[in-house]
This record gives sequence, structure tokens and C-alpha cells, in this order.
Amino acid sequence: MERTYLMVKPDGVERGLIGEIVGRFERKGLKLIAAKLMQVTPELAERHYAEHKGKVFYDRLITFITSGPVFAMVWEGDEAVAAARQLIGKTSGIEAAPGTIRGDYAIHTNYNLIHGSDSHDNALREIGIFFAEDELLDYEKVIQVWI
Ligand code: RTP
Ligand code: MG
Repeated sequence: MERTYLMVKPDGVERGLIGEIVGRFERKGLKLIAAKLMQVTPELAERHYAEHKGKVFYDRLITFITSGPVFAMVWEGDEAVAAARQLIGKTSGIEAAPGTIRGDYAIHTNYNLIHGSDSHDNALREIGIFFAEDELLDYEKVIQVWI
């Protein structure tokens, strides 16, 4: 069992796509164990995107992710990191396959609706940035036996 950090970015919140996006992970069979609408501060944004510091798009990225509320989530399931990245699609909305979230709803690389952790270690790191341990819920889902 693995956890991943997913975050509907400010464009997704503003476009009213939280429900559409959350539904896709629910239907896939992942289990939601934490979620909150929140404002990302510059300090949180810099910790989250530390690996991109120095890149040409870094400043734009920090400005965008702090520009409005995000919907932060933690999902759990077998290979949750890879499963979520499959549903999200490639970084560029043009290259992302139809059927993926970005493929269906995004065009611009800078406004690509959702973040998903890219590795197990980064998932643990990112969950620790956005959630306290007592915000992660431990509960059983009977249906989980099928997935
Ligand atoms: P994310 O971290 O948001 O889930 O996206 P990702 O893994 O698909 O892409 P990543 O390489 O981690 O980049 C983080 C975000 O930075 C913006 N970006 N812009 N060449 C560019 O202009 C460029 N490359 C990346 C995107 O918004 C990307 O989601
Ligand atoms: Mg990334």
C-alpha cells in the first residue's frame, strides 16, 4: 500500500473542476485519506517545488501556485503514485493523452490543473509539507477488497 500527494492547482479550483478530478481517483479505486482547500504560501510553495529552483519556469510556477486556493489531497492504494500519474497524464496538455485529466481539460503546460507526486519518496516529502500526521485518516472501506 502506497500514498501519494495530489493537488488541484488554482486553475482547476477556479474552473470548477475539483469534483470532476476527485471523481476520477475515486472511480479508479484509490482511497482518499485527507483533503483540504487551502492557500499555498510562498514558503510552502518553495519547499514543495525545491527541485525546480533555478529553472526558467520556477518563478512563474511559484507565482501561479500561490495565486489562489488549491485542493490538497492524500490518496492511498497499491502503487498509488504511478496510478495517479497515469490518470493525470503528461505535463503538457497537448501531449497528454485524451482520457487523462490533462489530456481532457488542459492545453497550457503552465496551467495543467493538477499536481501528482512523481515518486514514493517525493510523496512522503510532499505529504509532510502539506499535512500534519493527525490529518491523515485511518479507516476501512469494505469495497476495498475488490481493488
Ligand atoms: P507536477 O509536478 O505539477 O505534477 O507536474 P509534472 O511532474 O508533470 O511536471 P514537473 O516537471 O514536475 O514540473 C512542475 C510544473 O512546472 C511547470 N513546468 N513548466 N517548460 C516549462 O515551461 C515547464 N515545465 C514544467 C508545469 O506546470 C509542471 O506541472
Ligand atoms: Mg512534478
